[in-house]
Amino acid sequence: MINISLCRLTRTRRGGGNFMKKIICSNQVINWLCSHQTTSQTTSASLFSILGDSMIIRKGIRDSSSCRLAYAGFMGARCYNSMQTGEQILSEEEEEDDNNGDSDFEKTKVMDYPGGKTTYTIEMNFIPGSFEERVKCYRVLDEDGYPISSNMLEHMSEELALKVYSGMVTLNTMDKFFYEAQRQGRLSFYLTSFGEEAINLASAAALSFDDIVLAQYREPGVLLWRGFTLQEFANQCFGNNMGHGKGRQMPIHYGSKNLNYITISSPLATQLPQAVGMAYSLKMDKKDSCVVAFFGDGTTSEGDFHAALNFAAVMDAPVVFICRNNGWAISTQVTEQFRSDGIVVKGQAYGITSIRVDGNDAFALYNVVRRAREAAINEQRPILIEAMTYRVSHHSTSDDSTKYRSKDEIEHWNTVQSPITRLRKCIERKGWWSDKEEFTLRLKTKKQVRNAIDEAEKEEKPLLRDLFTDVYNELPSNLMEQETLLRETIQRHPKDFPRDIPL
Ligand SMILES: Cc1ncc(C[n+]2csc(CCOP(=O)(O)OP(=O)(O)O)c2C)c(N)n1
Ligand SMILES: [Mg+2]
Repeated sequence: MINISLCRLTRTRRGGGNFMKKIICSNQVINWLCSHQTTSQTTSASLFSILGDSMIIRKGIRDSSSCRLAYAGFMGARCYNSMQTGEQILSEEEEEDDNNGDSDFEKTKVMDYPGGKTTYTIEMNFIPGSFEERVKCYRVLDEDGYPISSNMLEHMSEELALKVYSGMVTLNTMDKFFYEAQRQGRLSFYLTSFGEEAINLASAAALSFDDIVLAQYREPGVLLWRGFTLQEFANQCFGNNMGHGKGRQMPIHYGSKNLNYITISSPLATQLPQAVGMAYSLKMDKKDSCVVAFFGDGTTSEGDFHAALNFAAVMDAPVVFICRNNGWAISTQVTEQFRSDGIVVKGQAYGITSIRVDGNDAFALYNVVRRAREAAINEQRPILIEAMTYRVSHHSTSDDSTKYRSKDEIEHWNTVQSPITRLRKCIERKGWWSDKEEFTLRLKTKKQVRNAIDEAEKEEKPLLRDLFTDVYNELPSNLMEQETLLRETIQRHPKDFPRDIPL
């Protein structure tokens, strides 16, 4: 028999107006009730029905199963972990009872829907599409390169910080010279990473070389960090015989099997579902590494982005998504791209742990990517990082961004907010770097880049035949036909064909 003195009773009125007894009691009593619920011999005080954690007791019903059937749909009782909590809530509810009368039970109703328990409410509250305060942005350095808190720099050693800084300067120098080479007509196309050097190098530094990178196109610094040489960059851009793509890819579509960097492809967001698939394969093989997928803010408007996030979440794939939110997708501003608070909330919407970080702060990026990588591998789940930054460059050499944004805005991000300047100020203050070392690094890098461009330009172009090779072991008949047709066309119209391609 249940000792009803262990329980407290309160009134709850059904929609129809008849009163129910709601009992708030300890777990001990709940257990007792559960163990007796299928018998028709019930307590002297009441019969009861239980659904999940919820319990209801009603006086005067003789059959517990019919009670369960009849009242499961509107059961409003709850189980509390302690009598103390129960009593506290009870007294609050009693007060409310006086004010609200028959609406009380609806407020406390819980239903165990597929996917999880849901509490009912009589409040018609629409979830706002955005909150007044945006999701905060993690940073370590302020704009002047001072650490905001003294212990925040600890993760990056002097050696690592200098390597990251040198990499950022090298990327910046490579971009300047390659961009100029395109303007001079020596390259067909180029795209720079100005303003996004920290995202490139600091993220790369936080990863292991076993982690597989699927980048968009504005992340060559990750490849640079892993050892892709300036000569290899130049060879690819010039599409020469030494370039890994043998001229069959657009410039800047780098890739390296050895360095675990999947070749860039032009259609936006295709790398994202691929990244999830690869991450899932790492999971199946129980590998101690993860996949890292980079992409821009504009790319999140592609369906592939959403499919990738959802797949990653439900498959618990060890993938780190790094979104470079640089404010622009060619000439489309983020305010025209989406209404949400950036990308970070989209991760949360798909059930993915997410963070927003200052993308121009190398120290902050390093800390965040390192932690994200550890979580992805140790906990076997995806993580999303939104790195806030600004695309200082034109979108590419096919774009003139002064047509749709002010020069002052660009200048502000190129100077005051520069990730290179911020890191340099910090390492100089720490005594790790000097003007002299800066001068030497810049001079050396310029020479190396100039030399790489000159060498790549001198190199032979790939044979015409190479246009058809490297896909099939033996050339299929349709490709043979295409090759024959191409050669005939060149013979008929030699002037329309570039002279430097060996036939
Ligand atoms: C599926 C697809 N749609 C459109 C394009 C054309 N396009 C190339 S880059 C780009 C902008 C991408 O912006 P974002 O993802 O923000 O990267 P960002 O260039 O800013 O680094 C667009 C629209 C494309 N390459 N693929
Ligand atoms: Mg963008």
